[in-house]
Amino acid sequence: MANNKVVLLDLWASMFGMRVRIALAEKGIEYEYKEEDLWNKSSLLLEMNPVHKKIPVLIHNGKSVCESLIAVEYIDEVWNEKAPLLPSDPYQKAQARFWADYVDKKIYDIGRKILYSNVEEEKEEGKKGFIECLKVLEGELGDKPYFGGEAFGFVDIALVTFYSWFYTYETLGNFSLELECPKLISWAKRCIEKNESVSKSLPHQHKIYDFVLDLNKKLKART
Ligand SMILES: N[C@@H](CCC(=O)N[C@@H](CS)C(=O)NCC(=O)O)C(=O)O
Ligand SMILES: *[C@@H]1O[C@H](CO)[C@@H](O)[C@H](O)[C@H]1NC(C)=O
Ligand SMILES: *[C@@H]1O[C@H](CO)[C@@H](O)[C@H](O)[C@H]1NC(C)=O
Ligand SMILES: *[C@@H]1O[C@H](CO)[C@@H](O)[C@H](O)[C@H]1NC(C)=O
Repeated sequence: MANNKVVLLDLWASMFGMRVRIALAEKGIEYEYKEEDLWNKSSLLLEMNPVHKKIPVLIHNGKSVCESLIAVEYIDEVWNEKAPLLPSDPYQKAQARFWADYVDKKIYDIGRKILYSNVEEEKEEGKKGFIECLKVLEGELGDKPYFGGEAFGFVDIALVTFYSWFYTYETLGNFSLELECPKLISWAKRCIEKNESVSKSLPHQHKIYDFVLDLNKKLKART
């Protein structure tokens, strides 16, 4: 496709940003990566995502697409010649959207309690809820290699980016996901080993851990 200028406003540690990076890599799209400082947001970010003021923002020929899953769908529709991410069948597509939405509505918010709460009961509640949700996802995966079946796709993209945060959830929450949901862990490892777009887009788990400890210090200093 000619005349395609693609810019991504992002933050390296963001599981939402990683989704867009995976989709761009899958499609082989060249783009300019701009790291944002969320404590000092750029005027470009404020201009491109005035509603939420959040990363990631995909900017395609000067026009912004906000919200990571919407950006992944957009990429899939615009660059539709290779590596389809969403199924074409309407029912299958609806299912894929349902599970990606489940990841967004549940995993992130519950997980935050484990990462940032100072109240023991709240942390415990977060831990229970987090593991429960991952077990639901593990049940949906079943014995399939990927959520959509034989090929890596939309739901895999939505969830696999959380894998880089698993070590942090486990360490701060004192649990083992390998013990709680072994099939889900095998799936994540499969996604990473089989797909270079995934492995290239996910930072090392320990880097995320340091990032969260640092963030917690900053948040404490603020209050
Ligand atoms: N639902 C959004 C979530 C994006 C999001 O939470 N971004 C965070 C970083 S991981 C952010 O930019 N936070 C800045 C803020 O809230 O001020 C998506 O999928 O893109
Ligand atoms: C905030 O970002 C601007 C550029 O976007 C930079 O000039 C300024 O020094 C930054 N301020 C702080 C406190 O980091
Ligand atoms: C990686 O994922 C894409 C879909 O996102 C798929 O088309 C491709 O075949 C996958 N690569 C491998 C090696 O599985
Ligand atoms: C962490 O979990 C283990 C096993 O469930 C338990 O024995 C240990 O006391 C826990 N540690 C903390 C700090 O809660």
